[in-house]
Amino acid sequence: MSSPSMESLILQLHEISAVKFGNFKLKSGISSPIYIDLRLIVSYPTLLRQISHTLISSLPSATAYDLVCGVPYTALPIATCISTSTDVPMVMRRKEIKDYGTSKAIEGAFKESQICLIIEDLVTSGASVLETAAPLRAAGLKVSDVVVMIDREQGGRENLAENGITLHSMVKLSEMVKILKEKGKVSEEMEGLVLKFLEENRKVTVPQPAMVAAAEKDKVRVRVPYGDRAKMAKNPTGKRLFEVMVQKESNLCLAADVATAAELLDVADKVGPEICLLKTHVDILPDFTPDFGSKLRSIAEKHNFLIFEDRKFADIGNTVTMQYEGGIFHILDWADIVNAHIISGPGIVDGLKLKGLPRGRGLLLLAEMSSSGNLATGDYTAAAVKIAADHSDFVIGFISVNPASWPGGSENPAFIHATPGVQLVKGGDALGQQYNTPYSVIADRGSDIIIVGRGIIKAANPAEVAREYRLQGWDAYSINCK
Ligand code: S5P
Repeated sequence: MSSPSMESLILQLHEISAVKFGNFKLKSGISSPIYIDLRLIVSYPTLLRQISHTLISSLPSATAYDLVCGVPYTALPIATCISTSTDVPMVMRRKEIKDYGTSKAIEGAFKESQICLIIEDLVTSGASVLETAAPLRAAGLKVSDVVVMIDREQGGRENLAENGITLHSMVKLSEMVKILKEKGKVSEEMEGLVLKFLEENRKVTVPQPAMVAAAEKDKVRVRVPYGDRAKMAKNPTGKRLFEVMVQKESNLCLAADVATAAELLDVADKVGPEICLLKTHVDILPDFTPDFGSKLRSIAEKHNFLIFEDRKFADIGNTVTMQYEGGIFHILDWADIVNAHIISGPGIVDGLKLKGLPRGRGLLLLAEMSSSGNLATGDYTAAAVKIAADHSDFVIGFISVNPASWPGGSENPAFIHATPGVQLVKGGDALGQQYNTPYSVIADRGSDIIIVGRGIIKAANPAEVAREYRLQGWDAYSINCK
């Protein structure tokens, strides 16, 4: 329910043409039936004061903050007005400074660990809020809330939540249009057009630099650096993987699910410099030849990455020894790492270990899966942890999705966690795959390695995009590795 003061604000915004209806071409190129330009409010001081007051009252009373910061430029006067009326000091982000490593990125007096509330006029994807949060966080301030006049309901709330920021809005765009219709300012037909537009443009993705910039200092889970964990790992492949990650500043695994072996070797060579691990599904390659393994190994040596055949063994111990070593693929000869389900019990690990350990190979156990409705949860996950602990000479870690949520499960830092279902924007595919962002996987969910397939291989320039994933994954690791 909207309050009379809220209704009056919205009517005034319409009155001054800060909210217009018609047919407008947006910056993104799409046509919109509504156009909002809140820069105009500086010409109406009474309205500006009312807006500032209503904005602050729309925050839950428990929201704590020591400072306010407006997203440049439109929200700067709003933040100033809030600051002078509430006596909460303000800081300003300099928009021109790209390198927010310098202290000059933020103007004003503040102390590390103070909480800064971000003020914004309009949120679509949340990108501008993230661009402001990043230098604030880099300067040591805590950012967990943003208050916005109008939420366009186009994915901003979700994108910000993914980066540890809660969005509070004075009004949602759909509510605003409803009020204007009720007050006879727009026709029912126009309301329908706006709602349809919103429905069709529900999700505006955040441009990537803003996502990178969203490193958050205050939700830090202190983690043991990969370099120290290399020393704790009992298995030589586990140890080497940690070492490679440190050497290359990469916690990126490429899931090279391409159509042919030729394509796989080509993408391995191109993306090689960015990755610590390359994951294969060798049984999808129609042009597999016996020299595939040695060719891939020489590319792996050239670029210093390990090879992980995602075979997902699931049978009894005796059968998997043969599947691992024999057949036409001879996986044991070329894959540093394989993985196994634990559905058949610990005998599967004994079987694989029999062949793999003498060759110094390592095993990942599937403790969780990324696909919706999967059964690898709860006791099943706990059983994988137990089996790993009993075989820490051969098991190097887990395929996991949210190890931070395991009760004590991710405590042994010698084990590595690799997580599939990663793309730059949260989402899913038509067949049940579920995606989280590199930041949420590494920083929030406590994983170590992001496994990325289609996010890279379907890109026009896989090497360039892989670099982006590597930087995001490494940033997310670095912020809580102190
Ligand atoms: O639970 C899982 C386990 C794995 S290993 N979910 C997964 O998606 N995988 C693998 O990760 C899957 O077989 C595929 O090779 C990759 C994800 O690919 P993407 O294209 O969805 O990124």
